[in-house]
Amino acid sequence: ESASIPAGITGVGVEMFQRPWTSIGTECGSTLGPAGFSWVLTSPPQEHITGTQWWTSYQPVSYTVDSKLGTEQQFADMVKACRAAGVKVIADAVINHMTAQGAGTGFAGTAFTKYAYPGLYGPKDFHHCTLTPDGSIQDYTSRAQVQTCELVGLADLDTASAHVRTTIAGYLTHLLGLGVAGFRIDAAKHMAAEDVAAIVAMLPKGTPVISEVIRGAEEPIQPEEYTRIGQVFEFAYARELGPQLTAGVLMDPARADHVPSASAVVFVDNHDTERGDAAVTYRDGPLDLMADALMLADDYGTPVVYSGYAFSDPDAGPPQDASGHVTGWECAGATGPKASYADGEGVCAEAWKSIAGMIEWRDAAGAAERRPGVSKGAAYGFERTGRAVIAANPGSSPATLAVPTTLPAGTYCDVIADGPSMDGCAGGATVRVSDGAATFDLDAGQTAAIHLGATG
Ligand code: AAO
Repeated sequence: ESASIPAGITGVGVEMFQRPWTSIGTECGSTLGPAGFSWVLTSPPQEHITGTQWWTSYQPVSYTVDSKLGTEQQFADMVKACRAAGVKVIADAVINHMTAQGAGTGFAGTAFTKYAYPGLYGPKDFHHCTLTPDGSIQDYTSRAQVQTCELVGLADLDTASAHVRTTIAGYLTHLLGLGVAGFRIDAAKHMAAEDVAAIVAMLPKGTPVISEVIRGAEEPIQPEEYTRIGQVFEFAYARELGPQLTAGVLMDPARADHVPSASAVVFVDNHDTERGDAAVTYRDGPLDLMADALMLADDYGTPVVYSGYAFSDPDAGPPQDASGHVTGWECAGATGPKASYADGEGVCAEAWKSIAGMIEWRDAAGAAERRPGVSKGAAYGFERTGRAVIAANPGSSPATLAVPTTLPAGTYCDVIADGPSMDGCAGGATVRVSDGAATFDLDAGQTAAIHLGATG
């Protein structure tokens, strides 16, 4: 089967949740490009319902690229700035549904009712599910409910319809014309895989798509159904890694029930799971950084770092002006996780020097094999053969760990402490390799990482 895995997005990505286009455009040049990110996942760009909550983005009113995150011109300018910085833009495509509201006027002024959107869709273009009393999905073990009833009351497009498919493909083609490289397919589980495949087949061959199909135990619809279309987010990855960190017991990955590496986009948390069951989020400071570092050090999947804003109300949107436009923030001054954040404050993970250090580490590791790890107490580490070594201590007391390595003896720079490109270890944090082992002295909660390209 592996020969039939479609080409996907590669390199390290970052989800810039609810960030305005101007803010992402600036950061592509100032932060993302220099740090070595290959792609950025944006929030949905289409017109949406009004309201202050972040999730208005997920209720499309039209496919006009005019939203609280910016205008079409601003979107196009962002894509241009990012491409110039070597960063591809992946847009979040909300194509399973429209709104849940009975009637209203969208952010860009389009009047709509729940099953009628001017110039796009009328009542016949939607499923009108009678399998449940209110037409909403109640039972995820029922394929028919999941794919023909309404996700949390959102008008569910009939993606088997030729008109619906063509209309969606028209929207995605428009975004490609604005320069985007590919798409996250929101709520892909709620569309039959053949429908998603038919829509994607109307796009240029090789367009990267990442389907959001949350792996659920006992559910009939699994991510494997969608891997012939493109990549999928592998939710099992964070569910395995995160709890190890909070338990303070790191081990080699088992990866039972994971899609093949080439199909997997992996993450520590995302905008849903940081509000849901993610074990590790920005609130966990050093452990969050540790999780990102271990993910970036891994040889499985395409990693996407998550960067959102702090919140205590899970519905609360990012800071907005009186017109409802998100005001955004830039992260040039952020160097690492903070002990605490004010509500609405940007977490700025994309600017942490340790993340940039780990992207450099990952490039140095290349295709080198991940060797089995070693542990001592809570400390755990592993080598990417002959290229790079990482060690992490999720425990509550300091630990010294010797990780066997074939790296040449010498003094190496810790790219977690000091960031990338510290030739000569100008930052001062070093790790010694001698007698076939890298010896790490780790404080509680500390991660350290060395690679062949940064030596003292
Ligand atoms: C808002 C309000 C609602 C209101 C609605 C309509 O919050 O109260 O009814 O408006 O007025 C986002 C927000 C929603 C918001 C929506 C629309 O998250 O709160 O609703 O915008 O504005 C399912 C889908 C998955 C979806 C996820 C949220 O399968 O596709 O629900 N994610 C995407 C986006 C998300 C967005 C939408 C889709 C809609 O990322 O941000 O919603 O465009 C199980 C199932 C999953 C299911 C979850 C949640 O997961 O497997 O398929 O996701 O339940 O229902 C363990 C289990 C796992 C389980 C998980 C649950 O991990 O192993 O199986 O727990 O946490």
